[in-house]
Amino acid sequence: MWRLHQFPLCPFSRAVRFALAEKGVVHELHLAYPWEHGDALSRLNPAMQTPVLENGTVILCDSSAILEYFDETVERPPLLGASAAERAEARRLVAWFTQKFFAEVTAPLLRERMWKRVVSRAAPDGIAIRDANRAAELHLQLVDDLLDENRWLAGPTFGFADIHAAAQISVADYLGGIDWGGHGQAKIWYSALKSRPTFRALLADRMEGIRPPADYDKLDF
Ligand SMILES: N[C@@H](CCC(=O)N[C@@H](CS)C(=O)NCC(=O)O)C(=O)O
Repeated sequence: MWRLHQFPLCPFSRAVRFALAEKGVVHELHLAYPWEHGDALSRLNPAMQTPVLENGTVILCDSSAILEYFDETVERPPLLGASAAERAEARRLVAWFTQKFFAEVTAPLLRERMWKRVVSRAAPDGIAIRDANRAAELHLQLVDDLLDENRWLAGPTFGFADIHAAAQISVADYLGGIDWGGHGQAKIWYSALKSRPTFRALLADRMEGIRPPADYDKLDF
């Protein structure tokens, strides 16, 4: 059986969990906090990062590598687009959300609202939080614009771009960084994701010591 080393607010682990659920891949969760520098995680991944997925024989690291592995080995549903152009657009958006959105929104919110509360016990920096919230606003505008053109972020079908975007946005939302007001298109898209059982399971998860806003996992938000 596959075992996923992760923690509830790791957006990259969320993307893997979401994709595994869509592909119907049975797996169990193993809690791993990278900042504890545990032996298990360092043996599995020299980068000391979550997520890691392993089954005792195969070890997979890096969320995008893991998603591609399962798209190649589990046929249905395909998650990377039918044409080369659709796959290129999906990969562009995956890079956007895992690099740009993560750097500007998720990572600062994780540092200020998770790390400082549960690890270093320092006071959060209000300016860093405000900047992350403002950046989130600009990214949601991009999501609105993409959805003016297509049913899903990268084209006519649900896939990797939606999975990675939803994973990053859900962590920012958990940490109070998302204001859905004025983002009608993004809200309809996220509401469609929230009603998928494969995504709802993620939203039921809680990080010890940190509570999300009241409507975080509600279909009506
Ligand atoms: N490119 C990696 C990034 C993974 C990542 O940054 N994970 C974070 C937790 S959300 C981590 O382990 N950070 C600890 C570190 O980078 O030292 C992926 O897509 O899986």
